[in-house]
Parts: sequence; C-alpha cells; structure tokens
Amino acid sequence: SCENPRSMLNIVLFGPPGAGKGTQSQKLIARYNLVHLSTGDLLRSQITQGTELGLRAKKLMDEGLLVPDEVVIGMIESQLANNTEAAGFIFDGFPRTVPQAQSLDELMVRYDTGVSCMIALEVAEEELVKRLLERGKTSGRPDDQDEAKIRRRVNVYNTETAQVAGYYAEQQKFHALNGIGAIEEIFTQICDIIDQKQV
Ligand code: B4P
Repeated sequence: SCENPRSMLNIVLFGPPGAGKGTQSQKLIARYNLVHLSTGDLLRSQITQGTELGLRAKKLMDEGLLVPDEVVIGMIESQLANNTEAAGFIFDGFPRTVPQAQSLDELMVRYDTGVSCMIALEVAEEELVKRLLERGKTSGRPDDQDEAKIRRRVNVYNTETAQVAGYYAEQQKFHALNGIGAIEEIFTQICDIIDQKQV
C-alpha cells in the first residue's frame, strides 16, 4: 500500500529507457508537490560540472551501461539529506538494480518513511527505439544517438533492471500499466493508482 510512518508519498517510477519516466515525472511533481530525483539527471549534471564522478560516469553512460551502485546510491543519499522537509519523492530511473532497491529501503528507514509504491510503464522495444532515436535528434545525448547503443540499454534493462519489479511485487507495491498511448491518458492512469492507494 502507499502508507508509511510519516505518510510521505514516495513513488518509484519504473520502466525501460524511453518508457516515459522523465516525461511523467514532470507532471507528477506538479500535481503532488513532490521532489523529483532522477539519477540520470543527477549524473548528467555531474558531467556538465566536469567532476571526477561525472568523468567516470560519462564513459559508462555513453556506452549504455549502468554506473556502479555505490555511485548512484551516494547521490541519492545526499539528495535525501538535502530535502528533509519534502512531502515525498519521485524516484525516476532509480533503483535500477536489486542492491540499489535494498539501499533505498535502508535509507528510507533512516528518515522514518518508506517506498509507497512502484509504478512500471510497459513499452515494447521497437517503440522505445523509435522514441529515443527521435529524442536523439535534439537531446544531444550520446546514448540516444545510435540504434545499437539504444538496444544495448534495453538489453541492460532486461538483464539487470527488470528484476527490481519482483523486489517490489514481493512487498505488494508493484503496479504496471501500458506506457503506449497519449501522455495525458497515461498520466491519468498513474494518478488513479496513486489516489486509490493514498490514505
Ligand atoms: P536515464 O536518464 O534514466 O535515461 P532514460 O531511461 O533513457 O530516460 P527516460 O526513460 O526518463 O526518458 P523518457 O521515457 O521520459 O538514464 C541514462 C543513463 O544513466 C543510463 O543508461 C545509465 O547509464 C545511467 N543511470 C541512470 N540511473 C542509473 C542508476 N540508478 N544506476 C546505474 N546507472 C544509472 O523519454 C523518452 C522519449 O519518449 C522522450 O523523447 C519523450 O518525449 C518520449 N515519450 C514519453 N512518453 C511518450 C508517449 N506516451 N508517447 C510517445 N512518446 C513519448
């Protein structure tokens, strides 16, 4: 359920690359007054700032590979510490591995709260490739530029990330919906899941 000790709304938005996580996060933070934590955005910000962390992350991201767990967990840990007054969080693109999910649970306990629910956007590979190639025309993101890299990211999702869904299913926190369709319709369905669950 979406209940937790401090009645914060902490949503994990899940799905393969290009499923619409970033797109839906923007709408959700406005509706529910949540803090958006996108590990992809946080990593790209490190790259732009030219930090040591960013330099190491860039090599992996450009190849469509995951950044090491301890790096992303450390970033999330400091973001949580910087936002202790938040009404809740949208975790976008995190957790991407089971160890990341376990660490998130441990961090949430420290703040006397927990993950409310995971919402997974399901989109078939051909549609993901189409969307990301389209975004690549204007995003300037090296990982959106060629089809082989995009397919590798989808493959990494299928082999390393998909099992995170099972982690939340075991806790009865898993909700899936079809991520193909109009952005506004998908948003409505996500809100329905959240509103049904909220106390
Ligand atoms: P991310 O930044 O998370 O990249 P993403 O999954 O491609 O983005 P997203 O899924 O949010 O894009 P959206 O669907 O909104 O990660 C990039 C890299 O960072 C990873 O490959 C990895 O190297 C590293 N990384 C990040 N987090 C990590 C972690 N936790 N652990 C390890 N490594 C990590 O948008 C896609 C496109 O689809 C947009 O152009 C959008 O306009 C379009 N779109 C959205 N909804 C649509 C709809 N309904 N219909 C049609 N088009 C739609």
